[in-house]
Amino acid sequence: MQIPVSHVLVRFLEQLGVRCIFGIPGSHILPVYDGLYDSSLRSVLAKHEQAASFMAGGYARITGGVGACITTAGPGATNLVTGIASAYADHLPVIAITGEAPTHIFGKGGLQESSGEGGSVDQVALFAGITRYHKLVERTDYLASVLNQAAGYLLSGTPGPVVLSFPYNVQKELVDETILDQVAFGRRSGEPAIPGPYIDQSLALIRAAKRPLILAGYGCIRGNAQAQLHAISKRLNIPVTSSLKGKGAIDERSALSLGSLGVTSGGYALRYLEQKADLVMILGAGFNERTSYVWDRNLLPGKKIIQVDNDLQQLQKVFRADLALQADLGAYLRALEAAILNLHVPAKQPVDVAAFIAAAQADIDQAGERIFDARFDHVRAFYRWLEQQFPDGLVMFDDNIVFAQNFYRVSRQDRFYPNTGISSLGHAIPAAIGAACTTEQPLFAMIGDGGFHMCAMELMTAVNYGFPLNVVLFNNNTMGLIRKNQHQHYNDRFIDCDFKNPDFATLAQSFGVHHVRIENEQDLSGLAESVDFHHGVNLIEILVDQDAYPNYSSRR
Ligand SMILES: Cc1ncc(C[n+]2csc(CCOP(=O)(O)OP(=O)(O)O)c2C)c(N)n1
Ligand SMILES: [Mg+2]
Repeated sequence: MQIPVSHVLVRFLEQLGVRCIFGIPGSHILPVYDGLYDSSLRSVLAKHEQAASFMAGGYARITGGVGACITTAGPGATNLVTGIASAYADHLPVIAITGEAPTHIFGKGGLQESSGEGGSVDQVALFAGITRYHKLVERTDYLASVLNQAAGYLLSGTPGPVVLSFPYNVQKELVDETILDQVAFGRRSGEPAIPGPYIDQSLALIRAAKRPLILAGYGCIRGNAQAQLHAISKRLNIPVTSSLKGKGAIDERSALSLGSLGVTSGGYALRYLEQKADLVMILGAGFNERTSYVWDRNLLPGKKIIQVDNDLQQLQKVFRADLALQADLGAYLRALEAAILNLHVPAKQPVDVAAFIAAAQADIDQAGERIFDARFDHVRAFYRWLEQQFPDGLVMFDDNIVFAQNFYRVSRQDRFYPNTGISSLGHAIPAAIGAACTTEQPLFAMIGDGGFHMCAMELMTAVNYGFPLNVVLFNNNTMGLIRKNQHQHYNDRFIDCDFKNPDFATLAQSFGVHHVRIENEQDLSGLAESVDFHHGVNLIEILVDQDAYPNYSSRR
């Protein structure tokens, strides 16, 4: 049977496992929307295409599968750029389907034309640097090949975004419905075996070390290796720190967790690394600017290093490793754990991590290096309150980062998604909405007031669809990070950081959103009764002193 390309695309998404698609329609993409009408896909109307692309990213994160967004040609597509770039930086399998002017008017100045012909916007060029694969599909004779390649990039072990643009007339063309038989959807094959010598070399380095340290990155979570990480750490007495994205790779409330490592962290893991560790196992962590203390040259010399990552580009990017292995972290850690058990690899001396942290804290206090003074106590208390209220299974999308990194200990069943990628403001709310479409777990979006202003209308998206969502808004009437930098490095010459906020209680009321304000620790009592965190949309506004700066330097 012959069916329109627009319907093939919808079936393609269904077969990729996509259940929700986020976007905004326009004339140039209406055939695909029409295909969505009676499909199994749930379409969610966003307020802005950037948010739709962040939603697709949030959906991809929480499901571990493909996230999808859909827009019209021209401005619909160009509005996607930041979200697609963010997915690119975070290796997220996000597909964007966009419309395009019909091919017979290419080059003639069609409305919203972005074919690149006749001086029009060149959408293909625009997305070239931020996608794994992108195509303006002008004919159908190679459609199967395009979709097959797209599926390959989306379903691979190191995925990234795909943008496919379809001229209006191509969407309406008829093709044989069996065309999707040519697409390989089942690419997630069995777990690759880790060659024995790599495990032998790993064990030799581990055996030779007195005080190994594991630095766990997001690769451990993506590789579904938390249980193995925990088992190895516990069995051999190896403390674990994590990158920001790796928070939760090991239960941060467990005895061998040193918390996360990095410029904006409390500094315990840094001290352990500097003072104790003789072997560092960097497992699925990029060792980027933040984690590496701006590539501090004194951090790793003299220590042995094992680095395992499924992304070849991460290996030995900024340091030399004694063992560098490209592998899925799940496969590696399962093989390593089995070998440790089989060979009865002896444990290291037990490490009293709690005592180490207490001593490090005293040291930090004496050096005057505490990041947060008492003006942040209510913020700290809020995160501890969250831990108690939701001991397991909380999902947090976080644009603020410094608070959660220091105050919130992620458990293994929690999901913590910091806004890494390209660190765009205005991400947490739409990304959480993307997750809300598919999870029933309690969901939180943490965001500053500057970021909130970039995506606030998406609260109405959550309201429209009845998605339960808790937005925690840090109100300091300023772009706090910018203000901090202007304080630290520009002699308090504050420019374009402060602003007035609306009355958020009134704003929330007009949106049909429940609002509470937290000014101090006392306001936390009764919070559990006054807010239903599992239903509806809640705006939890936390007041933060405009002149209170977290005491770390990003050296910019
Ligand atoms: C899209 C975008 N524009 C600009 C920046 C630069 N930037 C980083 S943090 C920040 C201020 C954030 O202010 P706010 O959201 O209020 O958080 P606060 O630091 O006050 O907690 C800015 C402007 C960015 N990260 N993303
Ligand atoms: Mg702010």
